[in-house]
Parts: sequence; structure tokens; C-alpha cells
Amino acid sequence: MNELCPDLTSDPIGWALPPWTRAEAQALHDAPFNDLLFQAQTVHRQNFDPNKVQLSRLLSIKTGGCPEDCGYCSQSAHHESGLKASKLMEVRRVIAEATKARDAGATRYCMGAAWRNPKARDMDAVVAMVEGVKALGMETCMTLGMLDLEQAARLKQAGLDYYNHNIDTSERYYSEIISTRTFADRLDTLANVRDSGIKVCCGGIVGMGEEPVDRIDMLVTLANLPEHPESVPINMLIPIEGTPLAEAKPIEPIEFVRVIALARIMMPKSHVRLSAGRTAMTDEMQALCFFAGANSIFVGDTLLTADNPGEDKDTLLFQRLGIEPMEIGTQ
Ligand code: SAM
Ligand code: DTB
Ligand code: SF4
Repeated sequence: MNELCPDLTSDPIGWALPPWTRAEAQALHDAPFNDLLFQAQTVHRQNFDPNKVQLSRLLSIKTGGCPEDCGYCSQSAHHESGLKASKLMEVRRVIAEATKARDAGATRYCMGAAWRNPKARDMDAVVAMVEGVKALGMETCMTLGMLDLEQAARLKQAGLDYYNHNIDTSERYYSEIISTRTFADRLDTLANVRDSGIKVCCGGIVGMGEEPVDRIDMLVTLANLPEHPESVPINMLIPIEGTPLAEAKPIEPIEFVRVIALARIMMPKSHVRLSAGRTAMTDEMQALCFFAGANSIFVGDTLLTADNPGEDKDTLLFQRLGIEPMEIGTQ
């Protein structure tokens, strides 16, 4: 065991508790790949069944025309992605889609809207969606942009289990990607969600032209939140034509696996989700991500607007890897 690579098997706690410094995270990130993966898998086994992966399904309940200018997003009104904007979906259609997802094995239903924040006039409909999906026996998740404390409390009362709100990258790199809101705005909403008693789903995107230190700083911010997010989605950029990041340099696969391993070690009890970008990954890369501690994915043919591998491919991959879907409340 070398200095850069402490023995997590004999000292799991010392490395698992915040606050994390950049230097500690960097040392782990830079460790020999086998040491990093061994440590990540060790931490994973201490906290989870290593052969179970949680399945979430996404639905875009309001697509496109978003006033924010996130440089990666097909749904921003600032970019020419060619996506057609639509109105908020009807509640009964959302429930019908959620029923199909449940019947196909998803345990969590995540509804996303291309908003800066929900308007007062939208709240009744989103509350009805949460209540309806909850009544199907699924976990509910929403991602609607910024929330104030009152809106968060209302969603909690309706039965919302999770709220997704990503910090996306490091504080340093944030303004290179988004100019219509700040990193601090993101943290404010996360605090409102946490204070209202809703579980937090918060992660980011890699492969946006950031430096390794930005990926490390993003994880340090997440791991040093007052409580770790229960879910940590790690998205690999899906380059979208017409957006400023359409030509961003792709992240190298081994580096991506390092990010997953680091997230697992730094947030040992969180579900780390291998999120957007799986269609561009080989089966072997995904298998390495599961070994590094990823234990959640989005299932289905589409994410919000972009493609996802789809049920048949994932079922086959899980069979080959001996992975089974995680049931609600089992971990
Ligand atoms: N409008 C809400 C918001 O931004 O919080 C919710 C929807 S937004 C599409 C949810 C997350 O999807 C973003 O924070 C980002 O991390 C991820 N995302 C969006 N476009 C992506 C892309 N092209 N590639 C990878 N991840 C993406
Ligand atoms: C998250 O971190 N990834 C999901 C979910 N949270 C809402 C969204 C991925 C979106 C990928 C691009 C698209 O489908 O438009
Ligand atoms: Fe809007 Fe969310 Fe897309 Fe940003 S990521 S443009 S806030 S939908």
C-alpha cells in the first residue's frame, strides 16, 4: 500500500467522512487504476449488494423552450437544436406513461420540466402528477429547476421522494457553461429541498471540456454538502448539434470510470447513477462502471430528449453481468 493510496479495507471510515479536501480527492483520483477500483469496490460491498442496480425511468413532462442557457442542453431556447417546444403534459398521460414504466420494472419515476423554476399556475398539475405516480407504488422524483421553500414543502406534502437538481460541474467552470444562474443558486435550491425533507438527487456532467480538477472539485462539493445526496447522477455529455458544447472533446473512458469510483468512495452510501451517455459506452465500459460502484441507471429508449440503450440491451447486459434490478426499500 503506498502513501497516495491508503488501505480502505483497514481504515474505511477515515476516508469516508467529510470534509474532503481537494488534495485527498486528487490523490485517490490519481492512484493506480487497480488500487482505485479495488478501493471503490470494497466501499461498495460494505454498503450495498454489489449485484443489484436500481432502475429509474425518465419522462419529459414539459419539453424545450427553456429560458436558461445551459451550454449542453437541447432544451434551451438560447440554442438552435431543432427541438420542438411543447406544453406541460396532461396529468392522465403522465400517469399512463408511469404505469408502463412500472410494468417494465422501473421502481423510480423521474419527471423533468424545461423550466427555470415552476410557476404558481403549474403547481397544481405537478402535485397531481406526484400523487398519481406515488399511488402506483413507485418512488417519485421531479426535476423542475429552482424551487423556493414553499414549493418544496408542497411537493413533499404531495409525496415527492426525490428532487433532482445537479451542480453539473465545479464552481470555477460553472460560468463557462451557464450564464443565466449561478452555482450559489443551485446550492440554495438544494438546501430548500433538503430542509423540506425531500431526498436529494444531485450530480453533474463530465466531458464538457472541463479539466480533471473540475471533476474532482465537483465531487468534493457534493461530498461536503451537509448531507450526502441520496442519489448522485454522473452524466457523460451527450453532444447535441446546435448547442455550444456540440464539439466538446469526449472524456476518455478510463477517466470516466475514475470519476465513478471517486464518487463511490467519497459518498459511500449514495446511489451513484450511471446516467446520460450510455449509448456511447461499450458494454465493457459500463461493466467497469458497475465494478467501480455505479448502482443505478436510467432505463427505457429515451432520457428526456436524447436516446438511451433501451430495455432489451440493458436486460441482456444485466444477464451477462449477473446483475439484478434493486427492489424499492431493499437498500
Ligand atoms: N431544467 C431542470 C434543471 O436543469 O435542473 C431539469 C432538467 S435538466 C435536463 C437535468 C439534467 O440533465 C441537467 O442538470 C444535466 O446535468 C443533464 N443533462 C442535460 N442535457 C444533457 C446532455 N446533453 N448530456 C448529458 N447530461 C445532460
Ligand atoms: C440527470 O442527472 N440526468 C437526467 C436527469 N438527471 C433528469 C437527464 C439526462 C438528460 C440527457 C439529455 C436529454 O435527454 O435531453
Ligand atoms: Fe433548461 Fe434544465 Fe436544459 Fe438548463 S438543463 S436549459 S435549466 S432544461
